[in-house]
Amino acid sequence: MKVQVCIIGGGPSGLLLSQLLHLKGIDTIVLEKYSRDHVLARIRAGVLEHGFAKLMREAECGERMDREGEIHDGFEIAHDGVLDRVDLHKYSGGNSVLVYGQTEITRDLYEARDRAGGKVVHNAEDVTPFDLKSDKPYVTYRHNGETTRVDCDYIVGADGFHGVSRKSIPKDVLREYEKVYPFGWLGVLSRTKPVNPELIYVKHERGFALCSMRSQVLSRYYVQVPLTDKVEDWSDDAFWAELKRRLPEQVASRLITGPSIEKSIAPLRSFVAEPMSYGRLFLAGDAAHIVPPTGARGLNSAASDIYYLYHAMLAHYHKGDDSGLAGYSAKALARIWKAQRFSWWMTMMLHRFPDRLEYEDRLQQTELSYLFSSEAAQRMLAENYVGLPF
Ligand code: RFL
Ligand code: PHB
Repeated sequence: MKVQVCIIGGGPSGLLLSQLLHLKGIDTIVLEKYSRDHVLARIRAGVLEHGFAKLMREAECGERMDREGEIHDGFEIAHDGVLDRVDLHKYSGGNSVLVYGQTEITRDLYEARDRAGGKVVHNAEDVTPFDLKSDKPYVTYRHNGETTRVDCDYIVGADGFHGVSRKSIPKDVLREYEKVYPFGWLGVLSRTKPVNPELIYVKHERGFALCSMRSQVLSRYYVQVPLTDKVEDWSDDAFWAELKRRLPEQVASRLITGPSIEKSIAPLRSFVAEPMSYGRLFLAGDAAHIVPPTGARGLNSAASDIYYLYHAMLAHYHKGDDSGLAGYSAKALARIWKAQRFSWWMTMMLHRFPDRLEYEDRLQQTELSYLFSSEAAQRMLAENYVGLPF
């Protein structure tokens, strides 16, 4: 089989690029390791920046997102017995974020690819890229016991943190930067009305908590847990009791609880791989970088990679201009590091760190009191949270 661009990974990054390229007449195949049901059962991002939403519209996939997504102009931070609001709209020059789940984004993209007759292979086993440094790279995969070879001009590695693409770049070329945090987030999805119209990030002496949502009838809550905790150890009752302990009294008293429909623990990690390209392979999204979810940046950072890669490929195919592809890694990384800094900062400000000096606890407290006493600091938070331009 021959296509112009072979995309490894059928998550939001791979599907969005495939759809955008298709609309410009560029032929792709998407190779996804798991079934569609498996991909759609993952509960991940909930907050989208306006740049991501714009790209979804450009991909002609924004209709349901615009109909069902909720525009949020701000969020709250509960700390030291007070509830302070971050006014995103005011401090970002009129911007906002969209609350619309990654699951729905992925579903919308799959449906668009289906409507266009796009090639998306699920349960693709042993996907392996070859000859990355040549001008005739190819990928092989196994499906239903049969091996297929895909010849292509370019390979895009959009296969997430555990994928095969990044690992196919030689070790002496790839530089990896990593910080692993000593805790995870236990998340629960429940068919209940959200406790607050806006998100509440909570800094508490028992640990961080987050009240989020997917819609007015679907809530998403998280509590910080030690890495040693297992999801099986957390009954629904234990989760709700712990969440209530961390919420300010006036919020806890109006929390509506219900059975969990999904419950999982996500470890927190910051990670960047440099460079993001090697020969004819280009990495995008979680395949190249991970952030802790505190700043809601992960999927949003994938969006800027896709934007740069999409435009670089258009310049190559439509104008014979390869400068965008040559400069992709440097351009993408410049924005990625800013998202890394912001996610790290939000994480350090809001979590409980075991074994920390009392001195550092006081600095953490001061970070928050400074934030809410300074318009400049709130402007910094707001411009990063709604998404830096790309
Ligand atoms: P994905 O979504 O991991 O998709 C990669 C796909 O590649 C497949 N794959 C392979 N396919 C073929 N061959 C192989 N060898 C393969 N290995 C893997 C996988 O099955 C998968 O389908 O990466 P992508 O597309 O780059 O998307 C990134 C986002 O998923 C991620 O950044 C966000 O979910 C992060 N994130 C958030 N981001 C935001 O912008 N806003 C948020 O509010 C937000 N909340 C979150 C989050 C992530 C979380 N978790 C669980 C880590 C909340 C949480 C709890
Ligand atoms: C979510 O709703 O899953 C969510 C929202 C905001 C974050 C992280 C996760 O910062």
